[in-house]
Amino acid sequence: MEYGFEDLSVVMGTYNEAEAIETVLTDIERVTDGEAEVVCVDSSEDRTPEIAREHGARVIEQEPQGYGVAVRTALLAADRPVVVTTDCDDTYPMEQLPAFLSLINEGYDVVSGDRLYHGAEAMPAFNRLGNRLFALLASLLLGRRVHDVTTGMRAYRREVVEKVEWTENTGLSAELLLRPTMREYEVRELPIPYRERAGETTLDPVAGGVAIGKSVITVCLEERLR
Ligand SMILES: Nc1nc2c(ncn2[C@@H]2O[C@H](COP(=O)(O)OP(=O)(O)OP(=O)(O)O)[C@@H](O)[C@H]2O)c(=O)[nH]1
Ligand SMILES: [Mg+2]
Repeated sequence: MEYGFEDLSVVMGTYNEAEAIETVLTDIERVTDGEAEVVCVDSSEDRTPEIAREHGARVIEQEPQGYGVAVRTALLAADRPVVVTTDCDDTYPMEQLPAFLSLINEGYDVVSGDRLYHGAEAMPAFNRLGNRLFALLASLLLGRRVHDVTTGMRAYRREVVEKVEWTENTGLSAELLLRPTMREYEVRELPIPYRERAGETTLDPVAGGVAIGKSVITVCLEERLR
C-alpha cells in the first residue's frame, strides 16, 4: 500500500516557539497540501499554542518536562500510519517531507534526517562536534555506521512507535534511532539541510550532551542484553 500525505502525522514538542511556529506550520501545510495531521505537545507561556490552533494543529498542553517527554506524548497521540517528528524552531526542511514519505513507501520502517552530511554549518560548533562524537560512539556500539543520532526529523511507521517502549528524555532522539536499528527494523538515513534556529534556545548544551551520552550507552547495552 502506498501512503500519501493524508496518512501522515507531523508531531513536535513546542516550548515558547512563537517566533518560529508560524513558518513551520505554513511550510507543512504548503508541502502536504494541508493534508497532514499536525500534533503539538505544548508547554509554552507565549502565544505558541494559539498560533498552532489557528493553523489547525491539535494541541496537547503539558507542563514543561523536557524534549523527550513532550515528543513521546506527541508520537503516541498521533493516529496516522506514518509519523514524522520535527522541531518547532524552523531548523528542519519541511520541503523534504515527500522524500521521507517516499522512503517509507519503499519499505523502510524508520527514515532519519542526517544533518551532518551537508556540513550543518548553521549548527553551533560545539553542538556539531558533540553530534559527530555521539554518532561515532553509537556506530561503535551498533557495529554499523550512523551519521546523526540526535536529529529531530525522522519518519516512522506507526508500528515502530507503538511496539517499542521508550524510556529516555533528552536522549529520546538517539533512542528513537538506536532501538529500532538494534531490532528487526529497516532503518536508513536521508541527508537533509539544516537551518539556523529562529528564536532563543532553552537548552544547556553541556548538560544536554551528558544526558545524551548516557542514553546512547544505556540504550545500546539494554538492547544487547534483550
Ligand atoms: N512541550 C515541550 N517542548 C519542548 C520542551 N523542551 C524542548 N521542547 C521543544 O522541542 C524541540 C527541540 O528543542 P530545541 O530547543 O530546538 O533543541 P535543540 O534543537 O537540541 O537545540 P537548539 O535548537 O539549539 O535550541 C523544540 O521544538 C522545542 O520547542 C519541553 O520541555 N516541553
Ligand atoms: Mg532546535
